[in-house]
Amino acid sequence: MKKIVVIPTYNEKENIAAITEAVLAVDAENEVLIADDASPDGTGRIADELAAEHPRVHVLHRPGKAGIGPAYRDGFRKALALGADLIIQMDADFSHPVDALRTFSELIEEYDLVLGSRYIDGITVVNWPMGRLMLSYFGNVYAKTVLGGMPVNDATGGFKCWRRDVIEGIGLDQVRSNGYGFQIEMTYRAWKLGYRIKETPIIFADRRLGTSKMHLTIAVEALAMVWWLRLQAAIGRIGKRRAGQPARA
Ligand SMILES: Nc1nc2c(ncn2[C@@H]2O[C@H](COP(=O)(O)OP(=O)(O)O)[C@@H](O)[C@H]2O)c(=O)[nH]1
Ligand SMILES: [Mg+2]
Repeated sequence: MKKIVVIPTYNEKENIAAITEAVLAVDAENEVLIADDASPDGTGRIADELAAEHPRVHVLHRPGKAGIGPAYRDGFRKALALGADLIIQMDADFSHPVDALRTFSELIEEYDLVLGSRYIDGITVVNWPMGRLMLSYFGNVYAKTVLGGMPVNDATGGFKCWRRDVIEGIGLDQVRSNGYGFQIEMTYRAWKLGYRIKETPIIFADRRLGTSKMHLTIAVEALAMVWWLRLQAAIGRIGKRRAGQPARA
């Protein structure tokens, strides 16, 4: 099984080397693909050095900051082209526990998509300001409600493990959102296509180094995006299985 961990980066010079080494160390099969949006702080240069040092590290340089949606779309395309069987998405800032990658590897044998969840075992978020936590928590309640009871408690999280055929089945060219909406959109499309989704609890800790790129417009985009998704599903544009695609339980 070829596993590629895709890490989007924008100004993560304090984190990128340590997170890459940690991901490589947790499993000898892990490969890392860093998708950097021309970070002004030189993250892309550090990524190139890591790739020169480790054959299991790859780098995708994008021309400029465009949000995580485009970075992940390009990163996923490259991971598919590199022959990944499993594609994992993970933040660079150590908010996602590296050890959970082992749990992902076990669960993905039975499921098509595994989600690291902050809101399935109570609320397992450490050190986030209360306002940020409320926005995230109630944003998820809202998304779940608007999206017809999608059975996922943490749809905005960015720590996930995909089987390659799910990403191929969704079709990245269909996917529109740029920020947190991207996380919701991908999971919603997978659910509507009938793929098997499993949430597993993670403890999410706020970053210690570097700064968050989250801002209000990203949250507002996501709030609007869920209505667009619901409309697309209502007119049959989401959830249709394309010819040749196997049905899933
Ligand atoms: N390539 C790329 N990565 C981004 C962009 N915005 C955020 N990231 C990365 O996405 C991950 C999550 O971003 P972060 O700022 O920590 O968001 P937060 O955890 O929600 O506060 C980190 O690895 C960031 O470096 C972007 O525009 N382009
Ligand atoms: Mg973060």
